[in-house]
Amino acid sequence: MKATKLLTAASVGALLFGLTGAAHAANWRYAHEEFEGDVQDVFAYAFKEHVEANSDHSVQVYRFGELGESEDIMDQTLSGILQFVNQSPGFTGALIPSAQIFFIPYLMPTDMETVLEFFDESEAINEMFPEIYAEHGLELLKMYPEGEMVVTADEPITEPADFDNKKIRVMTNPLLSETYSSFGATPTPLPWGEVYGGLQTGIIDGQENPIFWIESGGLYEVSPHLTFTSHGWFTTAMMANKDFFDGLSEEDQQLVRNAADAAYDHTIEHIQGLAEESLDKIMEACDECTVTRLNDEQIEDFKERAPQVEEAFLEMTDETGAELLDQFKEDLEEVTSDNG
Ligand code: 6CS
Repeated sequence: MKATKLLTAASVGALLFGLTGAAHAANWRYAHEEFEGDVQDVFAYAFKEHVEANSDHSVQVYRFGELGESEDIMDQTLSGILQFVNQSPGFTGALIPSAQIFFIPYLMPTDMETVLEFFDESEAINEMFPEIYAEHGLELLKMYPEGEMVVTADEPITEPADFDNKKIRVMTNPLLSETYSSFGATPTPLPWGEVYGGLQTGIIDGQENPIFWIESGGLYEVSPHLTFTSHGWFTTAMMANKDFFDGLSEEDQQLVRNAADAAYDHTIEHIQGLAEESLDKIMEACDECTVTRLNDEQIEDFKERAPQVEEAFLEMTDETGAELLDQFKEDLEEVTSDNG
């Protein structure tokens, strides 16, 4: 009898402990748009590591394709199936028009040090964007750059005329289409999953992406002529479903913010030198690949088309876009004068 009582007390204790544990230890689902070892994956795993080392929670990471395309993982986050998502403004721009600011060509500098300082210090990035995303049910935790955009095509591109009759794949936001129209190309918006096959079959003639992705996705195999146009950076954003985030305890909110900070620091270290390493790998693997770096005069021919894209950005966004653009320019001015 005594033994049974003891056992019962122990079982109830264990059950209570288990229940309490279960109530506190959550398994958070986090999806991103890339493959194993790519920049968004490096960020996601650093986030997971921090959360798991500093709490009883666990984070399950889903990579590209496991839950669908970029648009699908955003839908799943907005509906609360996923707690966290990493989606680049290339796709978010279709939902949040101001996020398209990153596609105004030649707005961002090319020098990495300046770009990194901008992301660290910019009021537009760190204060205005979180408010804008919040209006769409998203708690923006970090925006970060992945690498400079490089165009790949079936021929080297040295001037806007080279884009004549070229179908260039763009991510699915309307402003990026304006950018490539202004450059003289025929923009073709496609989700990521259709890009390699599209290049291989000639449905599209080129695309743009950072070098690490051109290497890791094997894009150079089907689009071998690389042109450094200096027109922008591939930027991305990591966020949470806002209702989920708001419902967390203060302690867990802080944990999530700290994990995002740690992941950001780790990822920024990771991307330094990554483009150069990836370009070396491409040139080693590919005999037919060429690299063209536009000179200042050639850049000018593309750059002079930027004002019409800026105009289109202002038309697509309300006054939020205009305020954001002013702040963006002010923030850029500050970091370029620091580094200039
Ligand atoms: O071009 C794209 O669609 C993809 N590019 C990168 C660098 N990351 C994910 C994105 O889907």
